[in-house]
Amino acid sequence: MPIDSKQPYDDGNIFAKILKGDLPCKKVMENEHVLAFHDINPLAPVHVLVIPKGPYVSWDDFSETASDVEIAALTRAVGEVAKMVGADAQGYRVLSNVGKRAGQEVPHLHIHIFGGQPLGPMLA
Ligand code: D5M
Repeated sequence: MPIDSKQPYDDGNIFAKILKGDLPCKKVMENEHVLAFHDINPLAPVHVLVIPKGPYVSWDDFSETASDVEIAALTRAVGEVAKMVGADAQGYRVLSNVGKRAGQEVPHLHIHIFGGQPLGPMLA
């Protein structure tokens, strides 16, 4: 069920549980500010999610209220993870769904990295 990106942060969401260690994930990398793990329902041969450790619902509140350090860490992690999983060699897509109309399902900011195949038109 898509979520409203303006809702308050709910620390019972599934990615908050992964961050707390209450649920497992297939980890790709982790540092002080960021966790990256494989998507449970991959839509491409490479499908990794990169999330900030802070309590942000979506790109909306993250871009407005996160510190410059958190923003830099997430941005750098996306490039780093793309290289770690080999997606950089042939091109990859970076995407974040924000809110109901974009189909955001999990109310904790996540950046999708897709790769490993030709990715087709932008909104397909
Ligand atoms: O994408 C939410 C994404 O989160 C979707 O591609 C499935 C993925 N997901 C959901 N639960 C898990 C767990 N437990 N591990 C890994 N990946 C998960 P959205 O942009 O919100 O539509």
